[in-house]
Amino acid sequence: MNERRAIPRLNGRDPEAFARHCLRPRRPAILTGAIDDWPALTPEWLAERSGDVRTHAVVDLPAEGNVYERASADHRVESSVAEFVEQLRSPSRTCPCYMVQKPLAAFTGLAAALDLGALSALSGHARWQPHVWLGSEGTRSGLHFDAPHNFLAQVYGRKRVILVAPDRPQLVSPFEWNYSKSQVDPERPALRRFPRFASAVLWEAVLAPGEVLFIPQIWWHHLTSLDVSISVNLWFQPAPIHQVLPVILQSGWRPTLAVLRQLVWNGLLRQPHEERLFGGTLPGVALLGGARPRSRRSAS
Ligand SMILES: O=C(O)CCC(=O)C(=O)O
Repeated sequence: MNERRAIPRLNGRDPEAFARHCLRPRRPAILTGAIDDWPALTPEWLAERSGDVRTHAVVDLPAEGNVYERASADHRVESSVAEFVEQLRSPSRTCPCYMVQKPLAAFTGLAAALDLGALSALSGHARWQPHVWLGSEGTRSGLHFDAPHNFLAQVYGRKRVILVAPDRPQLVSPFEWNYSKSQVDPERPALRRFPRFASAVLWEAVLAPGEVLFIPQIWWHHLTSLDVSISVNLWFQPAPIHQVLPVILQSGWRPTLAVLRQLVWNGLLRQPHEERLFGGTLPGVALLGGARPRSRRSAS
């Protein structure tokens, strides 16, 4: 059975405490009070001001199973923000839907409405490129890590959070095609298939509106929305390569070889590949500076 720990809560207006308890030791926390000045955003607030903005979303999301095993093309649709909010609120909708990681600048009036001063004071970082995550209840991100630190500000609705420390990546069985995505669904782990996961310590919390989750560099995270939800996230300070490299190497020789293969085959030779749901840029291609790979998918 997994050991479970509660993610501690910390005053989000105290940079010194944040540096001591979170930033320097790279420990997660839920920060309170940091976004108290933000307006009470709702999906309707976004739809009223940015209803005509056209974007992509994913729909008919599975309630179970590993999201990364799905093909992105089977779920991806183009829609306006107004159409998406209508779908989000529709009583006839049966599956989760998600507008994932949209640049905040695309939403009219949003950048001016959100005071990022307290988060800048905590992080020592001032130039942000925030993203908006707007979805129904039941969205699941998949267990993965990102190289930068992350503030995930919960604006509307609640999300259940599971975090796993980065020191033993083999416990979460990373996929061969991407060392930063886990094959394990931490909410329903298939322990016969992934027995090592039973040794992972799970850091847990329910993130409420007005709270900010600090996810340190390279920490595995899995988010499930419990309600219709809006989050705004801000990445900063990517982990240097000497911290990421051990994670890649400990993931096993297959994910490591896959990075090299992707670098040459998909990156340099621009060969197409199957795009996975929430799969993002292939790590080997990302090494070339985030150039967008060609992919086998129905929409861009
Ligand atoms: O909230 C989610 O669904 C995922 C957020 C996430 O993965 C991130 O902010 O890095």
